[in-house]
Amino acid sequence: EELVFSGVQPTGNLHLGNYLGAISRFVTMQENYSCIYCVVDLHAITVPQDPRLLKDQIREVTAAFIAAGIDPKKNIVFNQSQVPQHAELAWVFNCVARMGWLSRMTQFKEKAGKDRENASVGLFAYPTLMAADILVYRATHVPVGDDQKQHLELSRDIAQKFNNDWAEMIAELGHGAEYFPQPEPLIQGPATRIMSLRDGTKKMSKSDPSDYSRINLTDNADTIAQKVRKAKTDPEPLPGALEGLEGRPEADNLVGIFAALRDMPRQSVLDEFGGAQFSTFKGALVDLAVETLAPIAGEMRRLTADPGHIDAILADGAGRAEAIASKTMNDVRDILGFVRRP
Ligand code: AQP
Repeated sequence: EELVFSGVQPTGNLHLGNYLGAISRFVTMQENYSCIYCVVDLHAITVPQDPRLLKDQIREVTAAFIAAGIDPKKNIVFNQSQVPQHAELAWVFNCVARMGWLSRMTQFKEKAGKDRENASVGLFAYPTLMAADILVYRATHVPVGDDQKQHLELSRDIAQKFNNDWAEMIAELGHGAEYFPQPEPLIQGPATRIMSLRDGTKKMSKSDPSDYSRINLTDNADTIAQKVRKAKTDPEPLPGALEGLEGRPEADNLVGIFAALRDMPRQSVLDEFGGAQFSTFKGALVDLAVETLAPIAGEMRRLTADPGHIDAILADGAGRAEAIASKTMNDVRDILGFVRRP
């Protein structure tokens, strides 16, 4: 059976990149797949978090999922720390993955920066937890942005090594040739990577210190207008063909955002706006962004006003998730040779 798993970290400042690159895809995917969408709070603490804010950030991501159109009855929506099997399987995978594999992860190098001695062990082991998130459900498909592709490949390597190392037990226990599937990335259209509004070579990110670098999902119309108006561009008008965007990362990004919001190819945007000045194009982009985001922001506000309701959704999802995950962990205990509670 085909099963989708994906997650978003509750690290604050959910932005247009998270929406176009992840959440809006999650909404589309629920039509064709069974889906599990997780607020990955265990991943969030790989870097410092304020415990007084974290609860609200978890509820905010949940609210964004639902406001964007994810149905928590049809799918499973929950937060990671409520289902202990994620952390348990991650430990097993820490013993499967090799130091060398993890040392090659570019996200760790970027996030740890120069002070690698002081990065948390959790930040280094982030990809083994991600592999556990996916494989504890034996999920087959993972929609992720471009930036997560390397981690997904590592999940595939872990699944394969686990299947090989315990092949005999896996067969003996009647699981066939392999226990874990090799999860496939779901490759996505034009919005794979939305860049910062201040620097077209950096991705739009929650942790960018400048709020002007991103459009937050909770920004109101005035703020969106201000941020787009101030977005970095170059003095040339928009080109008529895609080649004209080469070497112009900021122009390319704004065209890409417009295309993703309208769900059309970038060339169609240039057909419409080629030759136009940025002031004109930015006006149209503001209208389009507000039209898409205002209803989501409104619904998020309504939902977060009732934390009890959100917590009930998360608890219901956690219960359904754990029913699957505990079965996997019991299988894993048998495969590894642990004595387990009967
Ligand atoms: N700029 C982006 N363009 C397209 N997709 C993006 N995603 C993130 N940034 C962009 C996708 O959003 C999903 C959730 O991301 P995450 O919260 O798990 O972590 P992240 O990728 O680390 O997000 P940020 O915003 O960049 O956070 P910080 O600043 O904390 O690192 C993922 O599917 C991701 O691909």
